[in-house]
Amino acid sequence: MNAQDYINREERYGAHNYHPLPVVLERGEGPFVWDVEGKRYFDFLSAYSAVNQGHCHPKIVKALTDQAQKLTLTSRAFYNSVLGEYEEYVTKYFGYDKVLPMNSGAEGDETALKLCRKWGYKRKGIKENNAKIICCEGNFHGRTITIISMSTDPDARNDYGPFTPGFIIIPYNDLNALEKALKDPDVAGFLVEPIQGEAGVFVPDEGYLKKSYDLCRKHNVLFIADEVQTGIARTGKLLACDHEGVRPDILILGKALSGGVMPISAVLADDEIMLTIRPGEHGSTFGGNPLAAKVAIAALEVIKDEKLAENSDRLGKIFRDEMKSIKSDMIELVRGKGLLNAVVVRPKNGKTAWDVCLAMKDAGLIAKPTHEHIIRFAPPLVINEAQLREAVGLIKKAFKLFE
Ligand code: IF1
Repeated sequence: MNAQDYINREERYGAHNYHPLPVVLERGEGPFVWDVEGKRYFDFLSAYSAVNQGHCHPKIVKALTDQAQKLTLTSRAFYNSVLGEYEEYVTKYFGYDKVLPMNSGAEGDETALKLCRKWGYKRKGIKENNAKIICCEGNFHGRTITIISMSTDPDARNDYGPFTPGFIIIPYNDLNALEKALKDPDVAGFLVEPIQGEAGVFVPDEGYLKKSYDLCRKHNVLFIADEVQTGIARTGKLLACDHEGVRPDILILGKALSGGVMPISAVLADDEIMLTIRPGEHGSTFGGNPLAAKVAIAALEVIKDEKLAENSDRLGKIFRDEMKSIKSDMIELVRGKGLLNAVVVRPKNGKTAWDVCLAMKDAGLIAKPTHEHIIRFAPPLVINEAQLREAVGLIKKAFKLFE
């Protein structure tokens, strides 16, 4: 079979809910992936920041395979020997009293929304069914019906109504709008991405997170950080909130919490919030399974042992400088933090970001546009400086084709 055969088979038997770049991947290692024809690529999407530790990291894969031979799943109907070890490890790692383990990032966000509402009724005294949660235009928190009820992206929400009520949508990076919305006494929480990933790597103004947090404190509203994409060292600190010294009341993690080997998400909070959910009031068959517990410990150890946040911070600065040095009238803007970056592409002679991505693929680097004209560049954080500079050379080569 050649690449087209693989593509045709997916077209015939798979739902058409994605439009992938025409490349068929077969193997991954570190910052690289290989296609079915043996061609090597730099992976500059990292599965949307799920493989921060690099593809198939040996330590994480070993944790997976070792545990897989012992016990993979008990459900939470019973205790097991591994979950408590993980719960202690991850809560001490991020500095919270407790963790509620889930699987996908969307489940993490849904859990945080439920926790916030529960706290709103039980601790803040909001009247039953009146709790509101503030979120931002351009947000992306997952694909469930409640989560897309917060979305302002037509593609994410069209023809999926009726929607879940109880959300107040304000502009991102707008403290006046937040302060105004916080005047509503029924507001229980403010859910925000420290950097908006899907919207095109929108980095808010310096101080936005801290001032938002302080405003929430002032109005007895929970500050909920969705760090599913920005967390786990991606932006040059362990958490993107760390750049401003903000400690979210509820922290949502996912993606790289597993190093990309399986879906693992987590919601962290202190007892005053977390214990508002009592036994039987929330759960998941796979949430906190022994396999995920061991994998997540290994994935987090790799982040610290290999100083990936520091690497992300240092190489991110080099990457942005290099991108800004490219003389191309297709490059409108370069923005990002750590190794979460994006280039806003100005179409030229009918050529768009998609064409640039096809040219980069031919050159040996894969990335994908978001919202037509923005290319996100997010390599695994294990990439070294020599590899990054080689990758930058391939990006420059691709843009040169459009001069
Ligand atoms: C897709 C991008 C989209 C996320 C944040 C929660 C979730 C995500 C901040 C949900 C997931 C993924 C989903 C994937 C594409 C990718 C993505 F921003 F990363 F590029 F869509 F916006 N919070 N992001 O970014 O986590 O349930 O997927 O595990 O759905 O197309 P999930």
